Amino acid sequence: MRIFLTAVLLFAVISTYAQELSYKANSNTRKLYSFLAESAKKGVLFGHQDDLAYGVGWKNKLGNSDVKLVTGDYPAVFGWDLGKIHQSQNLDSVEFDQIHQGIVYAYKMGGINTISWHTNNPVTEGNAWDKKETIKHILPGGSHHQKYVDKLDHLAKFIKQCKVGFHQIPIVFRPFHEHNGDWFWWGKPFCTEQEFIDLWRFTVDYLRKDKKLKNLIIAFSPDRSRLDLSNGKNQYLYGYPGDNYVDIIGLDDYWDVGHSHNQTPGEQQKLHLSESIALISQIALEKNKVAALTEAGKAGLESDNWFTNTLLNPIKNNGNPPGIAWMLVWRNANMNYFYVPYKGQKNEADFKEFEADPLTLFLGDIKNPYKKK
Ligand code: BMA
Repeated sequence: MRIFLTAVLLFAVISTYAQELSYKANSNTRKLYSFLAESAKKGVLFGHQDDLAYGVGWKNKLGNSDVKLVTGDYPAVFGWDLGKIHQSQNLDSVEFDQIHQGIVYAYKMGGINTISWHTNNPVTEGNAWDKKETIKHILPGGSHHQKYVDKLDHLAKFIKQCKVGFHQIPIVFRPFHEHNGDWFWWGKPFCTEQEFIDLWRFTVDYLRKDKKLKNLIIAFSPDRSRLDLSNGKNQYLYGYPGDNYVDIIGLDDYWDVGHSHNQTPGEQQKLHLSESIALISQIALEKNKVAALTEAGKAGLESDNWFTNTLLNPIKNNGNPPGIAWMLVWRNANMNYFYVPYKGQKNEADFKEFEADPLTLFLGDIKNPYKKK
């Protein structure tokens, strides 16, 4: 009896504190979310955008990966983008069929898939950087609402097809990222805060309720360059659509890791990166959600030890895990534009050291999140 009571009590305590998704997702997706919450207590998963789609000097070779070619292991998190979903290739000329295959491949290996959406402007049909007052025209009742819904239909169809057998593949969906910046049509100068929130809620409701997607984990990710850290929490929450519409407390931070417009000395930038990480992990803790560095990186890497010195050291928190589930760096397009070293590039040794660090979790360091415990 006593054992039974202890077990009940333990269960009650654990379920009170365990992070839960903002809606009733399918069991695979819930498993992934718990996995991410647990994993953040141990280390930081490493992610790479378009890792399986192409790298420096190769394309269309499923299974290939610049991260693996250099370190011997795959990243644990695989980033994709569904911009131009109404066409056959995405905005970076990757066939959607290939993206689909990559998502399945990553899932089967026990990797985590996350999708961003550099979607075209539904009013002008220009790209994501075509900045005009758009949001008010695409909300329900707006002149271009149906155009936006058409895009969502394409997106939902693609995500629905991401499955293996009867199992929908969990997807961390990260729409309207960097919304506090002024470079995308959904950016701060081009709408009111309420319009942004309305668009976010409409989007998430449409996908979860109308399209019945039960495999989404929703990520919110403002850009660090537009956050004043002295008023960090307030600034972070600009445009926050509410706890029922967000699962991941994300941040895109290119700013503190050597952004060319940042005049702050390097050592100071490192402190700012630590502060930014502490900020999101604290907000996630308060909200009982999961934090992540949803984008970071330095194109071309420049310094010899960017990975260990510029990125990892500031994330290390006196030997304690920093409380973020993952960090994802951007894509390897070519020799002039890459975020992880390719074979033969001078940062190889540094990246290997980064991979070998106990804090960084690559695919070989984790258990399959979708398997039964
Ligand atoms: C940007 C750049 C662009 C790319 C976009 C979406 O940061 O890498 O070249 O089109 O992301 O991937």
